[in-house]
Amino acid sequence: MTVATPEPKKKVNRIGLKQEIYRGGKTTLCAGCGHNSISERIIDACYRMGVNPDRVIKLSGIGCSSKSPAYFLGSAHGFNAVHGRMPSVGTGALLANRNLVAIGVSGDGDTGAIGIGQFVHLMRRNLPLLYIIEDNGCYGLTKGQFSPTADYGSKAKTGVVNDLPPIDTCALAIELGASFVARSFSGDKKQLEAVLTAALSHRGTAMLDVLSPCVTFNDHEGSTKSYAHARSHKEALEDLSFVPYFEDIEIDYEPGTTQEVEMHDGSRLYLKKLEQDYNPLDKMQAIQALHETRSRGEFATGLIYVEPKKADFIDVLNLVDEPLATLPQNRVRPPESVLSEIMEGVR
Ligand SMILES: Cc1ncc(C[n+]2csc(CCOP(=O)(O)OP(=O)(O)O)c2C)c(N)n1
Ligand code: SF4
Ligand SMILES: [Mg+2]
Repeated sequence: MTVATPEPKKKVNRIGLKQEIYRGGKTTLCAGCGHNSISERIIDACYRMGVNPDRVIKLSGIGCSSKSPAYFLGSAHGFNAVHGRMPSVGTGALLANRNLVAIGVSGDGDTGAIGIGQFVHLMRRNLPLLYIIEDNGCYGLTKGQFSPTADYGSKAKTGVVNDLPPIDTCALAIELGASFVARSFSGDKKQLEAVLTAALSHRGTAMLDVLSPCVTFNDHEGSTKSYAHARSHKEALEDLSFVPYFEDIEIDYEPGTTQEVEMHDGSRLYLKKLEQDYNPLDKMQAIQALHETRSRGEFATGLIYVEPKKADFIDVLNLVDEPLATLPQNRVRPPESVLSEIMEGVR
């Protein structure tokens, strides 16, 4: 007699969803493209945090990176904006519906070149949005031209040497007022997932620059955005662990070696200090660390700067609690008498 073994129960997260719900369409990007690993980590982070995909809006501009929202959270809302214009679309969406969870994916070209003006104003407004730059130092979609994050002296596949200095999007974001700024590498699974989960619990703009090699146009010797270069030149500022508010985990640590940062929702970040005594709550130290590592030809990774309790754009505008999009007409439209009064006043 054969006894049927029961099907193993599929695991679900805290809102009862299986991990596959967080997947999207099959990727059309090149095999080995760093952007695909980032999509995987977004899926893991949203699953762990129990983000409801129905409440998510995925936003992007134009580029291989900007195509990637199609490959995660298939049931979420999505808006693929014009090149470099994702921030204004995101601002409109969040002001219309403050209950949305906004995840924006951009590229180093989409952000640093055509979209730099919109990026600047997004950072200073502290809109509650997770903004990910999938940074490969080139315009992958249009065949690998240097982008504004390409390092000085970096060599293109054609042999051309970049003779312009790069824009450091993290330093720029900190200077402009972003309240959560991190840098990671698509090949560093543990760090990237920790940073993404922390970013999802942050209220305000979380800006993540993720080094994401383009295997087709920028993964050769002489490139400073290749897998080999990233692996040998990344310098973690701290060893990061994230404990969401709904997980009852106690972390044991030696006093003086680990810093605890509490997020606005009660989640906790544990930052185990590595060789230097780094404090991501200190803006000046953050900018200095970016400059110092860059001058050594390295790039700092981890949580670079955080200001967990800064007022976000929704607070600053003092918006009503209910999303504007679902308020009834009589609450969004001034009555005839008020309009007449205004007209009287301008006669
Ligand atoms: C208004 C406009 N200008 C130029 C282009 C051409 N274009 C498409 S993608 C792209 C750059 C993409 O680079 P990046 O944002 O770094 O994305 P990647 O493909 O590297 O992921 C450019 C210049 C365009 N689509 N629209
Ligand atoms: S061209 Fe480069 S950036 Fe675009 S999908 Fe291929 S590897 Fe990725
Ligand atoms: Mg790019």
